[in-house]
Amino acid sequence: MITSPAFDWKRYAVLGLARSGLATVRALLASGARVTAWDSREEAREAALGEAVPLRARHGEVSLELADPMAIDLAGYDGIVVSPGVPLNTHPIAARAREAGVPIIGDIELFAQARASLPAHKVVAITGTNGKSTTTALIHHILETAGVPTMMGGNIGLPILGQEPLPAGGVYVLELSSFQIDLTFTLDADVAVLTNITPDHLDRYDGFEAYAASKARLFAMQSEGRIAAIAEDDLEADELVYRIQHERQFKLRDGDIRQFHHASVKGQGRWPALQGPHNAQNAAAAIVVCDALGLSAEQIEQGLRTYPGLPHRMQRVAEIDGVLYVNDSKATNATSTAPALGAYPKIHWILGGRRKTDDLDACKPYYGHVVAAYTIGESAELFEQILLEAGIYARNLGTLNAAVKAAHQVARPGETVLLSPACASYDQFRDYEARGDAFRAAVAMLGSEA
Ligand code: UMA
Ligand code: ADP
Repeated sequence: MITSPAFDWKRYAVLGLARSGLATVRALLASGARVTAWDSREEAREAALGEAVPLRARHGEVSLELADPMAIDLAGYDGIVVSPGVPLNTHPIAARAREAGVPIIGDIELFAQARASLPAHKVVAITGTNGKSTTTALIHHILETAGVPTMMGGNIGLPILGQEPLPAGGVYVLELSSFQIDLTFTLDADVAVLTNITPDHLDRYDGFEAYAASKARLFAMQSEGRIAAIAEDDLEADELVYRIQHERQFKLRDGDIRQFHHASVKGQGRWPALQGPHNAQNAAAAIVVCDALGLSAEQIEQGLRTYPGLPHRMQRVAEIDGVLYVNDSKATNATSTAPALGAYPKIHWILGGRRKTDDLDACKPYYGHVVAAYTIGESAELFEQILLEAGIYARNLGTLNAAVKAAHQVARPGETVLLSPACASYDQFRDYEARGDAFRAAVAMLGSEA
């Protein structure tokens, strides 16, 4: 875990006790801070109390109490550490903290404050609407393959404060959502990356401008000489470049802003887990970053070639009778499904679930790749209709199992069965991971039946 003398004797309230909140409580207590923790869920509060038990034995007495920060006097607190999943645009804690003059921060800000006591290191911070996890995991893999001490954390599902500190010369690769950036104020990333920006999370922001401004803050926090790596094929991202140029006009050097473009990528055919135009963009980002960190072209190529991919993102799960089965369950909107359709020439497309939009317009450019479509979940009927009208052979199968079986019967060698739902999973599954696991299990059954 990452600890720091900077937190010794300080007093923090921690609101939200899921993955990031629990890791925060543990790290603060182990650093000697006094912690008041809270979550609206009782089992989460119980889990926080459990965090203190092993620490008490190891570090002597620790100071942990449970209390709702809305119900206590906040005077004397050094900060309120809020989880990214707490909607600050509607939660009353924001106004209460402002009145009390106590800063609201997140675990990434605590990491930023702990950096001074860590062995010499670099930080790469990745944000963007789509492709964050892939770009993060890819950069981490290339560094690891090249023998550089590295770890990844943040929105990728690994709370940063729960990770072991790196030895000198290490590189922390952080995936940051805009929610996390909103709670961060002093993270001076050596390299900050923007993969792209399209409208998202509009329930948490006052319009697209505000969402884009949140991402821009990652770059505003960088000091002189730090590198900003920004997508070139995105109008909104281009606008961000102008903004950074303006803000940093007195301290920009040549090469501080490095733009990358998916079309500039050569050799994608050699990287099995990085197919599709979207992965060309992710690879382009990773190449720029690793080059900025001083890796050679050979080291970068080796990492790209051996990158294993992340579960549920265009993950090749099986090849049965010459048919490839691909799990892209993480594609929860039409914009993120479109590039997956672009990646294969003959697709049996399984889609549907809780839809984000009433159309599939973002996918239209790739309809020519679809041999047949199998619709499932709440949007099965609507999407079947839309695709039939577009001249695509489509069938409403209702469930994922039925869709996998039907696709298996029809698909021919050389074709691909792709789960890329363009919808959230909550109508039929706990989350996108459970949906992807169900796909993998259904495909495994085919293998044993075949
Ligand atoms: N809570 C309250 N009161 C409230 C609201 C929430 O007590 O009024 C509690 C909830 O009961 C919950 C906690 O606050 O226990 C919120 O936890 P969380 O949702 O922040 O969950 P974590 O497990 O800490 O996960 C967070 C990130 N979650 C979100 O941003 C929603 C994870 O990103 C991240 O991987 C993790 O920290 C570790 O850094 C996930 C995510 O879905 C993957 N991110 C969004 C995305 O990618 O689209 C942004
Ligand atoms: P994030 O972490 O930003 O959600 P992921 O790397 O997990 O992004 O990818 C999520 C989904 O988005 C993938 O299944 C893929 O279909 C799509 N995707 C990945 N990279 C990009 C990109 N650069 N541009 C557009 N869509 C992408």
